Amino acid sequence: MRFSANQRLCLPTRRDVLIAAGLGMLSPWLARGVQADPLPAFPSGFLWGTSTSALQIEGATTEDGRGASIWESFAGRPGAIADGTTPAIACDHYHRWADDVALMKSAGFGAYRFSIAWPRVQPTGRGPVNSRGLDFYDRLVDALLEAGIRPMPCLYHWDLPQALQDQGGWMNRDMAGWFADYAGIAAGRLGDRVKDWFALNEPSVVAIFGHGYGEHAPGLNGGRTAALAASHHQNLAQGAALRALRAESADFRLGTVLSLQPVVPVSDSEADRAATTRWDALWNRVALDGVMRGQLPDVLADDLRPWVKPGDLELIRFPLDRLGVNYYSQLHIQHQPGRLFDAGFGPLPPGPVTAMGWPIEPEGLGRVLGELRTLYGNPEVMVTENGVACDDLPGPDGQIDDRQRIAYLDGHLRVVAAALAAGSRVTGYLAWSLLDNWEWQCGYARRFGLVHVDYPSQRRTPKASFAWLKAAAAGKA
Ligand code: IFM
Repeated sequence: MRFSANQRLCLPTRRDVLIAAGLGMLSPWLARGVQADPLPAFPSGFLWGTSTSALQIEGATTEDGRGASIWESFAGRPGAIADGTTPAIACDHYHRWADDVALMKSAGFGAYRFSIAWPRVQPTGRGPVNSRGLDFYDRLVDALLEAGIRPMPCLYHWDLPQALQDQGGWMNRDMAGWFADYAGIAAGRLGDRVKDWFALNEPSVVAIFGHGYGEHAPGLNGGRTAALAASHHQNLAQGAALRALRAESADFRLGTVLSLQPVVPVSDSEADRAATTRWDALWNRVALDGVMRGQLPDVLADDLRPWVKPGDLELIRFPLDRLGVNYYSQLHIQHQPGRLFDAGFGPLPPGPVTAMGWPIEPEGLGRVLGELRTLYGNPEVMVTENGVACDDLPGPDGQIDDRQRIAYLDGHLRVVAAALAAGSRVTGYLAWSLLDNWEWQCGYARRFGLVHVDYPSQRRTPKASFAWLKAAAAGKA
């Protein structure tokens, strides 16, 4: 039987069907757990830790003057979120942050990437600053530093203030200036202690799923025009914000976070290969070539022309101190007339998949790191997200033996080690995610955490993978 692969949506996957058919366990690959030989040694100073994002964990969406974000509006649309939930409470991190920092400290992690919620800082996205919102990040940053953990905030992880969406959101070029203002406000308040900053998280996902397909907030089903406008305006906003941050301090280490997933055609046909080139341009290159080279992919040039003004490419190009790379899987692309750029996710090759239906392909991370090393001048890179959704049910003893997650992390870390041996400048690895959390259009139905969250009680239970990453960070895995 063939299943149409739905690599990014929260629809039943090949694996769900197997489970429904009583076939249970994911695959022998996942069941086998960690490899017998120890992980290779990582350089001293290599940063270990986890990542989260504000909307996915904080909750308290109406507290202390926070404005509404597009995701609350989107979650209110019938059918938009698979389990019908909202991020209103999530992991209640807004109140439990001290416990969560203590968890990270107990693992000896040296870094933490979180995101700052723009609607907490500027409830209407521009204009008045809500200092109570900034107070929260003040407390968090102080606690992290006290625990010996480097705070690495990201300024935008998808929770756009609804008030800005009402003015066009990422379809509006003025977003660049508004985002730069917000970046300056955040850095002005936290920059005496926070030295590592990321501008955006995964702009291509925002463009494609939020604006092209309407499967993420703001739910625009605007096809290629909207996807490319959103891409270009995010690129501009990123350039403007990075410059605003640089103006705050020459000492900041500045970066941005891209979802870089190698794109592979499902067949050798010319149509599938051409679709793959277009998808690669849209998913990877428009952001990567923009910031690294000040160039936009030729294959998108005609479509981008209406949005690109003189001087834009100079603003978009920025000498990053480090590039954040989020990697989950390769994208298997097929010519699909009528889909965005006549391309879409095709059938997956045989092999293990995660609870998201994503194939498990650590080698894809090697391809990304290899390309950055050989084609993009070997920038400093941090793996800012990598992880897996599994069905993590507590056993009779209450513990969660998520050896499939350990196998996933182990496999990808070996690829990072190989890239380092080949000369890549990878300086850290942050697993996605510290906690189970609100997985966007999937709601609470997918669990990525190294720490299990029992949502009704908000009890945190570290999974076996948490102890494993702690051991890896200590050079003992
Ligand atoms: O949960 C998301 C995160 O917000 C962005 N990167 C991918 C993760 C898993 O889907």
